[in-house]
Amino acid sequence: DEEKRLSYEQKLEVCEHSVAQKILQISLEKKSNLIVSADVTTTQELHDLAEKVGPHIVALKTHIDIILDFDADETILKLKDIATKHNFLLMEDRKFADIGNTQELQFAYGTFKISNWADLVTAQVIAGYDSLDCFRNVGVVAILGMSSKGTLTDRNYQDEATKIAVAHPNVFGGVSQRQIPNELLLFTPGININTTGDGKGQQYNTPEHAFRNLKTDFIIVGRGVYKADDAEMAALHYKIAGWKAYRESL
Ligand code: 5IU
Repeated sequence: DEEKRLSYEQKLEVCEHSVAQKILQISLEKKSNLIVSADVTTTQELHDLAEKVGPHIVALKTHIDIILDFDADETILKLKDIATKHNFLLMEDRKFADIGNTQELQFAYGTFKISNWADLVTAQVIAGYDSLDCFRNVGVVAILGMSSKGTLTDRNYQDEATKIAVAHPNVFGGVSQRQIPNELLLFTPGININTTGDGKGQQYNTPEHAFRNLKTDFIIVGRGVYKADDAEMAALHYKIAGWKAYRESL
């Protein structure tokens, strides 16, 4: 059931969600399909990384709940400024996984008030179609399959999860290590050019694998960038590798 790989221009015709349109346009403008995962633990590190990699990315992926000194004004206002300056989106990798009512509260309330600032969020679809109704004004990237060793997202789970993702108007993309239907944008983490694992279950592939075999749209790189001696150079390197692999996969 392999589908033809569509270009970003073709995806613009197929993917109507406003966040899909935005990220595809940024991709074409910046010639980038790179998302950097900013798994750092202080506001300063988050801002420094965003400034360095900003010119090279389409989105910065956060785990906002690992920031030790999170402050709604300090952390978020500056991050939003940097995102505007360098033209990238904010993707909060919250992986919501509860019933709709609880997710609605986690999305809009509490310390992080994700609905106030995130352009896109990740969510499990484990709780079913209706649980995704609460994510208005944001794009949802559904978790269909995970990159880690021994994940329970087997073929049957992925097929059922994909049906929900395709059907739900709030969902415009999916995270997977497999090809997914063309009406969704595919986001692939577990990308590293220098290593195949982290000793904690993560499994890495190359950008070439992601674009050629999975026909991905966006690669997500964490430690390959933020742990590098020069994060800006590393981001540029992954950006160029990702764009080349995309072009060659067409
Ligand atoms: N992430 C994965 N695999 C997955 C999903 C999310 O690695 O299947 I869903 C997240 C976890 C981390 C980032 O925030 O992507 C990858 O970071 P590294 O490139 O440092 O492994």
